[in-house]
Formats: sequence, C-alpha cells, structure tokens
Amino acid sequence: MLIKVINPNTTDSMTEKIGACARTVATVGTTIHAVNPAMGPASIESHYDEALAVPGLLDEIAKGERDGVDGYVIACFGDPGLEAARELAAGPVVAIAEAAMRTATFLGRGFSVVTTLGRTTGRAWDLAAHYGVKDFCRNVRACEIPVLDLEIPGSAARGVITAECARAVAEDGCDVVVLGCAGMADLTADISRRIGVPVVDGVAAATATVQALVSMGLRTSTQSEFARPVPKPMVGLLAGFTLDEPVAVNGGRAATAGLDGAGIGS
Ligand code: 2AL
Repeated sequence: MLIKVINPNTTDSMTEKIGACARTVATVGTTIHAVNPAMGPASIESHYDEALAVPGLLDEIAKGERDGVDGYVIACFGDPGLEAARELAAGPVVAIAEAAMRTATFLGRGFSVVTTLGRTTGRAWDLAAHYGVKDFCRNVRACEIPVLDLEIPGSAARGVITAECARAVAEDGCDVVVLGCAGMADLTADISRRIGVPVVDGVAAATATVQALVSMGLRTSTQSEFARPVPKPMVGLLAGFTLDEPVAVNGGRAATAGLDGAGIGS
C-alpha cells in the first residue's frame, strides 16, 4: 500500500519530520511517501496562508493519482483543501485535525488542543464543530510559537509546549491532549510521558486511519458531494488546474488522472 503524506507548507525539514512520524505507524507492506508542494507558503498560520497552500496541495493529489497512490494524509492542522482533495482522489483522504480529534474521543472524556499561534485557535474550534466533536473539546490553547520556530534545533518550543499541555490537564478538565500542528509530531511521546495523559499527534492518527481504510477496501463515496468535479476552464495562474474530461468510468470514479497537462508545479 502506498500512502502519500502531504505537508501543505513548503518547509522541507518539517516534511522530513512528518514522514518519520508517519512511518512509526506504517505496517509491513505500507510505503509512506512524504512530500511538500513546490509552491506555497513556508508555514500555514493564517487564513491567507491556508488558502494559498491549497493549489500546491491539490497538485500533489493529482500527481499521486497518476502514481497509483492508495490514500492520502493532509498534514496541517487547519485541514486545508480536505474536501477538494476528496473530490480528486480515488482513495481515502484524511487530514490531521480531523484524525486527531476523532482519535482523542476514543481515549478519554474530553480533549484540549495545544497549538501554535492564538490566531489559529478559531479555526481549530470551527473544525471541532464541523467534525461533530465540539462537545469533547474542552479548550484550544495557543503557545504563541510560530510554526517555523518548531524547526529551530534547541529552541525553547519543546518546553513551552510541554508546559502548556500540563496546564491544559490541570485547568481545562481534559484527560487527553491533541497537538495542534504537524510540526509538533515528534514531541508526542515525550510530552505524554511527562504529563501522564494520552497525547495525540494527528500525523500518526491520520496515517493509521488511512492505512486502516485502505486495508478495509474503503474509499470516499462518489455518490454526490465528493463526485469528481465537472471540468471547466481555469484561466490565468490556475490554467494548469483545468481538469481532464472523464475518459472512462470505473465504479463511478472517472479513470482520468487529475489536472490537465503538466499542471502547475509538476
Ligand atoms: C500548522 C501545521 O500543522 N502546519 C503548518 O504550517 N501550520 N498548523 C498550525 N496550527 O500552526
């Protein structure tokens, strides 16, 4: 099984870290291909960043369809482009906020999210509501650490995040902590050991979920909302994103690979 784990930002060191965390849950026979787009923001911590990360992400999905990928992980806690990716991909697509929050509900009475900047907490609350798990979400806490600080060796980030996780358990009434950034994935086991409650990393949760879905032969329904989008002209910078006309239909899913021609960034 081939799982493509897409870091939607363009920071290579974060992609390497994400790939390593995904591989910790890969079973024998599963290959993890961790990538980031060639275009887009270096980190995603605003709605603007998130919107501009989506074209590069969708280009990676389209390339994955040509490469025979079985399932995808979107490794950014804002879950950018999730629904559009589900429209393009034949296999399942799972994003890390959805996977982490749903996983946390199996593990305790309530979870708190510990994330990067305060400005991203609204998005996390919106996603908790969207996924139907807001009743389980006790709080969304920010460390005021920019995403790229997580890539600086020896930075104070690890200590600050661990302290915020401990405060979440002490003050929020939560018994599970969800880490709210893919760049925190490598901290999970250490923080859990220090604070004494389960800590969920969305990269591992999403990868394990995709692996389970593929192994069960399950894929996104094409019945209605997530059917392949109707091809139409895309112009200007997005001209390469014009979808191919369907050439064959297989189980309701168009057999054509994705974006027209080379596609931007391919
Ligand atoms: C993220 C994330 O997971 N990757 C990124 O660039 N920004 N999320 C966040 N809340 O900061």
